[in-house]
Amino acid sequence: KARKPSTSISDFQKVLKSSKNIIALAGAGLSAASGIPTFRGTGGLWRKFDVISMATEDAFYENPSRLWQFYHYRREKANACKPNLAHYALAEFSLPYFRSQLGLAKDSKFTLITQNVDGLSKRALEETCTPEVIQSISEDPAHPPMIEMHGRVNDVKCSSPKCGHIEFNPASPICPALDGTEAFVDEDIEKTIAEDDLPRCSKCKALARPGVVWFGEVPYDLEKIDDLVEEADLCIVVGTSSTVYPAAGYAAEVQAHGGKVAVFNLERSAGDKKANFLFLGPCEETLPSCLG
Ligand code: BJW
Ligand code: ZN
Repeated sequence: KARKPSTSISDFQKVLKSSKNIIALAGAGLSAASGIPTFRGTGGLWRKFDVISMATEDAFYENPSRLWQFYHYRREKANACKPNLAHYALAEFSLPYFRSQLGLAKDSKFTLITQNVDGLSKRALEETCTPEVIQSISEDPAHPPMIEMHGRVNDVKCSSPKCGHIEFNPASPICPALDGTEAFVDEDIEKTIAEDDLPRCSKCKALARPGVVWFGEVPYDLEKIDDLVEEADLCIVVGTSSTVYPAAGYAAEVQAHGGKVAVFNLERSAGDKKANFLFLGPCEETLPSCLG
């Protein structure tokens, strides 16, 4: 019979210190304290639209003007927000010398697998160490410091399957027609932008789309993630409702081969009854105290 998850920080730290292959799986709750709205529950609306219903290819082709206004708003927000203490705790933990100071094995591995598209985890890492250190911890392709499995709001992808060109483009605004539309948040104002005036592919000039993963699309780096999940002896689940697959299945996979799971969430979330550890509360407080 399943036991209740432990809430003991010292027992968690014992497991942490004896773990060699650690993954963290993050969701929108990681960035909540930075001011980025989550998807489900309060904050799940943009203008009058349910944000989940906007995360599909159909919604994009039905109304690319509206979808681009939504993503322009999300880009402006992400780029104006700052990483919080939970991002920094994970960034420090991705440094081998930090882990060895905590008492983990010298050859311990850690990868943050984030579902977030806001780029805040990457910014936290860049603020935590030098480019040389990032390069050295990124050398082993099987154990990168982080994987952004649902893409990035600052990436732009060609919508033509023949081209598919992706590039990083954090320009604000990304095109003149979107300028200022981020201010229309609550009201029912809608600007209709012609397709020609929306972002276009820099290679083939076809309509471009945000470089994020919508429902029905295949997330990035799945093979690498599967290998990491398979070898993980500890999975730290942070700020995700655990309702979107394949990410929602990783914790159970880690437990199925004998690994441990620790859930950090403001509230109860799917599957957390089976976790070995459960730390309820804001992750910007609980993560630094458990990983520090
Ligand atoms: C705090 C906090 C604080 C707040 N501290 N906590 C039936 C069964 C199984 C699967 C499917 C099915 N039907 C369809 C599917 C597949 C589908 C799916 O899972 N659907 C479900 C809804 C059932 N999945 C897909 O389509 C995926 N692709 C796929 O499956 O490809 C096929 C394939 C896979 C594998 C192998 C082979 C083939 C793609 C999913 C793409 C999801 N895209 C989005 C949008 C990204 C772009 C954008 O941002 O606009 O990704 S949807 C949205 O949900 C976003 C998120 O990354 C994702 C997860 O949400 P998340 O992060 O968990 O956020 P919330 O809001 O749900 O939760 C926040 C949590 O934080 C809450 O728990 C709070 O309590 C907590 N919190 N503040 C700690 N301070
Ligand atoms: Zn193109």
